[in-house]
Amino acid sequence: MMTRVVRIAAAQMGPVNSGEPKRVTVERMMQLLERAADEGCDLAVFPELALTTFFPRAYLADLVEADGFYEHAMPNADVQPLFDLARGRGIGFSLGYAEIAVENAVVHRYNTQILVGGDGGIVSRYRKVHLPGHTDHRPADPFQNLEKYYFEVGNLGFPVVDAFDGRVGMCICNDRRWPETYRMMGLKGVELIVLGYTTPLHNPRADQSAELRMFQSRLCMQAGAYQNSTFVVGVAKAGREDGVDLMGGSCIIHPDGRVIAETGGLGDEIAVADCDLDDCLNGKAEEFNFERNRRPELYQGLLAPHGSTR
Ligand code: CDT
Repeated sequence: MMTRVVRIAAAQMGPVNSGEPKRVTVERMMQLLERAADEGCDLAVFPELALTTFFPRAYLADLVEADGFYEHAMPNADVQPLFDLARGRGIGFSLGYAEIAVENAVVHRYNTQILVGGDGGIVSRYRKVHLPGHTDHRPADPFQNLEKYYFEVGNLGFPVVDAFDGRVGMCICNDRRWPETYRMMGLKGVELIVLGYTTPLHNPRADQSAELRMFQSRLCMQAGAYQNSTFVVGVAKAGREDGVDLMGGSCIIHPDGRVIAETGGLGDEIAVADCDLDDCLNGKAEEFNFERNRRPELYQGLLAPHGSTR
């Protein structure tokens, strides 16, 4: 019997503190990729903004001062060894990074994730749509999330491509909290969503325990997987990064909503699962048969501009 088993590693990373040379960060990622390849994986998934500290937590008055945090080309000399290793070992990967793109002679900054095939070629690119935080400097907060200042809303939609024997999409961190993210890809037949996240254990603007924050992170990813009958792989940058505690809990979620592999610590670590993409088929044909059971004619309100349609 034919199956479509993809062996996937959630390649969690510990902190990438300011001042860590990119060469060292890339070497850490190469070690994780080697480990995943040794375990027979087809794909390793790295976190959001994997190559740098989560720089949007600090304000720089002149955006150009932050240019060093962005990649101006992908691949580039710093990350080429990772691409070469992937090609040599025949393993794909997904990687989040800050992107500077010059489009029609205008500079744009995006929070980006790419999907790289086992031949070392980029097969898909996603630019984060749901940017959390704020644009203004809030020095009274213990740390900030200035993603709305450092990035533009992604302009590529929610691509789903044929790769790894299935239909593969990506999203990034805060995107995972929005049902629209999953459903946009679900409507394109997605079978595997890979995402990286960088989530503080404490939200300075909400009184929530670390346990509750972890529960919420899992809740939205597990619901997104189940309701769209797709695997979801969520991968953290974890541990204390530049003085801020980031949650771990990287995991691989089955289309039935169960977590089937997870990391246990807050450092560089992989969690591996065999994901049979054929396990997506029953849910798509039965319980979540969109053609038969969705009622888009009653969902017009979803397309109304921001806010309530009351
Ligand atoms: N990176 C990112 O999107 N983080 C947000 C933090 C929100 S709480 C301060 C997240 O949704 O995890």
